[in-house]
Amino acid sequence: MRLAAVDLGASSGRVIVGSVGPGQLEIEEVRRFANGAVRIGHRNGSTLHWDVLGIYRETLTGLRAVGDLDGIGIDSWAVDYGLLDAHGALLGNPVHYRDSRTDGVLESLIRRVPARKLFDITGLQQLPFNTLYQLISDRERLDSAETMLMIPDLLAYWLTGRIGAERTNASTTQLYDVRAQAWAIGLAEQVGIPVRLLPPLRDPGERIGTLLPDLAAELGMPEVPVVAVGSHDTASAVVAVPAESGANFAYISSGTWSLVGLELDAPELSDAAMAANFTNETGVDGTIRFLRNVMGLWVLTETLRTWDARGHHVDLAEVLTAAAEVQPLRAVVDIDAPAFLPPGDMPARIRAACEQTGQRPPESAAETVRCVVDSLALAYRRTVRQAAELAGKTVDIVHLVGGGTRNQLLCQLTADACGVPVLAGPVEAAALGNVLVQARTLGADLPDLAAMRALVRQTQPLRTYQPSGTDDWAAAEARLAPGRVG
Ligand code: ADP
Ligand code: LRH
Repeated sequence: MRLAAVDLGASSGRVIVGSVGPGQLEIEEVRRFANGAVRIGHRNGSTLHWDVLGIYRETLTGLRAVGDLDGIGIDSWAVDYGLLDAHGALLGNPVHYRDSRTDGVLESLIRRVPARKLFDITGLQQLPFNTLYQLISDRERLDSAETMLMIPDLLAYWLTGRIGAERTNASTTQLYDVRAQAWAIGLAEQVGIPVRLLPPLRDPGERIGTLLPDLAAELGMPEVPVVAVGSHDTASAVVAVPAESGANFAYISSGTWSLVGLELDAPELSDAAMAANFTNETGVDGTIRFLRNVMGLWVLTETLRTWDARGHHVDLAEVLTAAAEVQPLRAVVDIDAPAFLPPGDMPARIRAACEQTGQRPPESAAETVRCVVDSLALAYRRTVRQAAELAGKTVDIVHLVGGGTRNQLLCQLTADACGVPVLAGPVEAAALGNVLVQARTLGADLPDLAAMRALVRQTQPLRTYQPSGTDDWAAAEARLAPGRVG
């Protein structure tokens, strides 16, 4: 069967066609388009938006180009949403999670609702842009809204006319009860979020509907089924982690963000997990993604963008080759520091962070990039270890998936830092996970995650990186110890 995966990352969106049969899983990229923040000025300053109509248009252009299809699935980055009015019309343009409208909202909410209670109900990490905090900062618009739809659910609504909230993405809102597996109605009421905004939940694997007749005609295709997949891109990416059954594995979904953690059967809601700011997101087939958001390749992309804006273009592949020759671990930063979250001058922020910890800041482009990649690998090491310790598990192998697998320096340093082999690939894990869940719904013999992962292992190019055990990662970590000032 031929299935279209619409996979919307924070850096790029893609429409990928997957062909699935017994022992067969092939993907072909039909369309890729840039995605990112659009800043719009207004009387009170400015707001970072997504170009959601552009994303929809590109999705349709991709679908038009695919030819015969048996199904469509949509996944995207988490936490962001569109609001619909009582007629189903979009109210305003969705806001980007990196917008500053949520500054201080978390801090003021936890004075009313204890952070422990929030974690106990939702199992979610505290990130300033969780949907809950965005909705609170959006309060004025909520009165005119009837429904909140997460980005993939919004696109699915435009394709099918059906309203619903797919569970894996709903679980990233901080309004979802991780144990009851239902909207956290009591919490919504307590914080003043109108409960009518929260649509009925749907499971990954459910059929959402079929393409609206007019749209199908416009696209020149039949009324193809649209299937709910793990609509959170990280949920879909973890479906396609090519782990062996029974293996003790950690995963790193490495793209704009790096999502680093373990797959568990039940949420881990201990005080220690909360203190380490781990999250328990809902995965496909009732699994839990116990992970932490590491700031990710965003810092590298934004570094290159800063240089570009100054008229100094640096090619990613060339600078990574040069960075591989730079002295390892000469300077490292805490890549998860809040300073690296908003768009802006990353090289300056990196220099400041090095100075604050008494390290000589990187000077050349290659040194700066090496500092970012070393710091990412160091954060991977810290997070894999913490995850294993918090969940009482052993990690024998790290699976690295997503665009970051194209960065060979990062893959090797991850193996070195974590001290276990890294199996890198597939690159398009989220699209593959999307295709696999659709395939099962539409009749493929893929009964469980183990079968899906076995098919990925058999069919996708993967590369192993062995740890070299040469560099001193513990000493580098010590340089970042709290309170250490140069
Ligand atoms: P997202 O899904 O968040 O948009 P991706 O999984 O597509 O992100 O990963 C994008 C990242 O992959 C880029 O930021 C870049 O750092 C990395 N990447 C992509 N291609 C290459 C390449 N040829 N060499 C090194 N890194 C690459
Ligand atoms: C990765 C991702 C991640 C979320 C972030 C907002 O694309 O979905 O899992 O935390 O975007």
